[in-house]
Amino acid sequence: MAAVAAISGSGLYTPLHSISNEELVASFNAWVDLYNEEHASEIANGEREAKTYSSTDFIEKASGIKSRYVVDKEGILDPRRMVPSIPERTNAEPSVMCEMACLAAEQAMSNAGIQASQLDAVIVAASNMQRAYPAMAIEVQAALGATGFAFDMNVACSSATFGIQQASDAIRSGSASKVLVVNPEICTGHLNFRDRDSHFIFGDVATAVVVENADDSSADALWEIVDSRLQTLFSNNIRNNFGFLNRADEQGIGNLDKLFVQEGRKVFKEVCPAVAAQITAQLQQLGIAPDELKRIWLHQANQNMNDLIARKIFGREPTPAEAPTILDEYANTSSAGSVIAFHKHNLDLHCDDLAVLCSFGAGYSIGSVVLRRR
Ligand code: CO8
Repeated sequence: MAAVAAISGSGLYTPLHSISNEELVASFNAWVDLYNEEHASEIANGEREAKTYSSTDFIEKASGIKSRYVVDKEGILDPRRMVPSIPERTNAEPSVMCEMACLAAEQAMSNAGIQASQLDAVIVAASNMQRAYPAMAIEVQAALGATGFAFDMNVACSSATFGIQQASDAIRSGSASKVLVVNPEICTGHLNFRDRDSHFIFGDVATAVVVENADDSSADALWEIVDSRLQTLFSNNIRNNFGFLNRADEQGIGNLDKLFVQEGRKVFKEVCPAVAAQITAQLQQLGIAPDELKRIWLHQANQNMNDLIARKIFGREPTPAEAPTILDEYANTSSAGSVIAFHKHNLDLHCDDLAVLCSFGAGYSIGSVVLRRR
């Protein structure tokens, strides 16, 4: 009989600096003034469009976001820079991503009651990797003192749930017994802070989960992976064309498509029904009625999206406890968002309670994991 995989511990590293909407908008608007001043004559004779102010009211109403944590605050808020300032490190030092990953990983391992030496595998699953190679996961594996194997994977915002399924498959097939899935996300590195439509969307964080063979675990609380479903649907509506071939065409270097770009409205309209349909079909096939779910930890991109998805799944207005929110404080932290919600809001549930961890994002990609508390 195949082993049963379970999440036995989670961890969260929150960067020290937080930026409120007020601070972010003040910096953006200062840049707008500088820009319009610098291009005053072109704007006056119609050769260039003036930039318009951002607004805290819009941001909170359109997204639910009130603040975000960041690796560097000063560089982002400087209207003459608007890029995080993260000094390069020597090859002898740990990378920033590795450092964040290890802090989240150590907490996850401690909550699972295991040592790094017991891990068979480390998966770093995130939207952006700090470098091409050696893999971030192999650096994390070495820094933690783990053996076995390690690899990086990227499915944008769905990286964590896709990573959990890889871990679960490895456990069920017998190729691993204890797997660390870690999601260090430095989203501010690829966010265009001069883009009014998206400058407020992302924050930085790292999360981690330990996935184990449930029968080998000594953790106090286990979340058995009952089922997981992954889906991808190609779309150009969320894109980032940054890549190793950029240097092969000098004309494209520095263009805005080398940062995060999206058609937010289209994403909203297309992704919400697809997520709700995936979870509804999954529950139906498992014979689970929506009202049997005690909680859904949804990807944290937009409050209005989550409200709509939760309403479609439950067929009614869910309570805040049924669909917890963390994006007001953290903003969109890509793959880490649903894991933050899980980490902060799972210990109050009871034995045999059912819940869903779900992510969605660029690709498009959707991952939904049905969990049962043991
Ligand atoms: N301040 C004031 N007004 C604004 C602002 C602003 N900052 N921005 C836009 N407006 C105005 C617009 O100009 C527009 O005005 P008008 O009606 O006069 O034309 C009006 O507000 C409405 O604009 P929108 O239609 O764009 O506003 P929405 O209500 O659609 O809200 C959102 C915009 C919040 C972006 C929303 O569409 C949304 O959240 N969509 C879903 C986004 C999403 O979930 N994307 C997932 C991407 S994440 C992912 O997959 C991971 C990628 C990897 C991460 C890498 C790190 C960078």
